[in-house]
Amino acid sequence: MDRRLFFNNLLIGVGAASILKEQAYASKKNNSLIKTPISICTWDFKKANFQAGMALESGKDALSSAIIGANVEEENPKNSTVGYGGAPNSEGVVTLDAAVMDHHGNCGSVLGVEKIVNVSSLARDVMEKTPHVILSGKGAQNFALKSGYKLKSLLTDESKIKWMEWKKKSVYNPKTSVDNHDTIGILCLDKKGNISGACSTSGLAYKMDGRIGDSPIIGSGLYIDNNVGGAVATGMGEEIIKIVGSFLVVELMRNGKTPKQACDEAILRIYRKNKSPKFQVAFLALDKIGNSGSSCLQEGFSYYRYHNKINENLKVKPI
Ligand code: SD4
Repeated sequence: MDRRLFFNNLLIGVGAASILKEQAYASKKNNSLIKTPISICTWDFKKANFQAGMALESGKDALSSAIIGANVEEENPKNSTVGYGGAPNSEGVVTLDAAVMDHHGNCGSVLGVEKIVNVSSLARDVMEKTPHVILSGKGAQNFALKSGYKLKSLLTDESKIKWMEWKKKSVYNPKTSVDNHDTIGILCLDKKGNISGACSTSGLAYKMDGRIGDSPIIGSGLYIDNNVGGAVATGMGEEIIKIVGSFLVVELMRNGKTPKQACDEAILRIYRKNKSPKFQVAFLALDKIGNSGSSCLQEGFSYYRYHNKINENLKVKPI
């Protein structure tokens, strides 16, 4: 083996290799429209992203595919930040937030919904079946029941035990740390070249009753402009809302930045406003021709990218 190649192989571990790949996607310039669909999603949701990718391959549109992916995590009891099994608020009640946006610029969201698992589907129903964009709390739940959704307790035994443990001290520290995250934000580019996305979360663990983060706020947790691309966010919602993060990322791409550069700029704005931030924020973006990019504040963030039947995890280096 060539000496340089040998040393490269020695130096580049699996993690570093995937960071390099992430950067390669970020810098890839390609002027031809991607013909094979792409799905990208936050964190290590392999199955969710795969299902979305398969749906795209089978010819499903970008919005339906993104929601198929989000539904996987909403139904996963092991994910403590999304859907069934999500961590409850400080009162022990699980409340969910979700948003969707399609390639026409239509959007829908639900805030603080109890006992409904597939809130990203519900957000789509708000978008398609009501004249409104946002429904919250009891009203959103009533709408879900009228639309055929079933009530289900979202608090699992495991999340109840963890909440009871937290309750003993009740220290209010609503930060996204390494084990207090996992919101799913998913962006899909379908065979027709249209982009749509979905974002779904139970929010910060043990949040104040009534607290809403960025995920269901159009422009903060999710934004799509089919002429440009899309972006999703995860992490400390309050900081994402303050810079209208996902909208910012899409606007930066409109002005010529690559998805990676746009995400870096959004993260830098949060970084500059917070001296040595201790919380996590990550942005993930996809442009109209299939380039993806991401940026984050802290170690530990990665995303999945499905393209050409390959579903790979790309580690993202903090800025
Ligand atoms: C929120 N952004 O409610 C969400 C939390 C999150 O991974 O992303 N967790 O602020």
